[in-house]
Amino acid sequence: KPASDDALALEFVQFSVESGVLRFGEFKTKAGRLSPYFFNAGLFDDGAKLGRLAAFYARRIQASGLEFDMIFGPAYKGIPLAAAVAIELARLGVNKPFAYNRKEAKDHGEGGSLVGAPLQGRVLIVDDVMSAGTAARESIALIKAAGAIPHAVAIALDRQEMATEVTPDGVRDVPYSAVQYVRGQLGLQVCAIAQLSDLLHYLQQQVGGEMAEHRDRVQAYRDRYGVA
Ligand code: OMP
Repeated sequence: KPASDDALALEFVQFSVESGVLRFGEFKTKAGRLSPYFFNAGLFDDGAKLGRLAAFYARRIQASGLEFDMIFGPAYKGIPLAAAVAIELARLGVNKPFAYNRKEAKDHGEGGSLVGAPLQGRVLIVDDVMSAGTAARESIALIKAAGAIPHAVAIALDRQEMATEVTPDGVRDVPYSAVQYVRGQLGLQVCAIAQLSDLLHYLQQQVGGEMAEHRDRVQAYRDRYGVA
């Protein structure tokens, strides 16, 4: 990644820490891992923060040169994210159709589980975090089932940790990340505003014992679950 991209990533990590979205402590992830940090995008919880977040996504999407026909926000957390990103991109002159799903299909009224523009063409999925890849797999299946093309994923944070795989004996870790899998095996483009290595870089730049402790714990987590 060029240095200018790193600057955007570092600025984003700082914004996330200052907003209380990126926290340090002990958290259990969806994949059942005990993590020393957690990124809760739901805490971008006022208009100014959501607007700034959307601007980070839009800058990263535009810098990556992604081409796509529409935007999809997976329920629940992806819905406001994708909506905010669609608004910001339109403001920058890139106006794209936007859709999202319901978690429970509606059995009355307009029916179905999709809301917004018809799902068609090359779809850009906007989501919060990719850890083990479960959420991404669900979105991709949904887009394919609707006859559209899962083309790219934009996320705020790539945790750069081992993906999981469901086998007859249960769930096991695999030696590549969800982002690497989605890129390499599924052929989608993935852009992340920041990744775990940017968080470590940020923590290394901070002074003070507390931050050094966070850095050591995050590094230990990366040694245990991280990928190259
Ligand atoms: P995967 O589906 O395993 O890739 O995990 C991604 C999801 O985990 C996100 O959409 C969140 O629901 C949740 N998550 C976070 O929001 N922030 C984190 O720092 C870590 C997770 C997580 O559980 O792994």
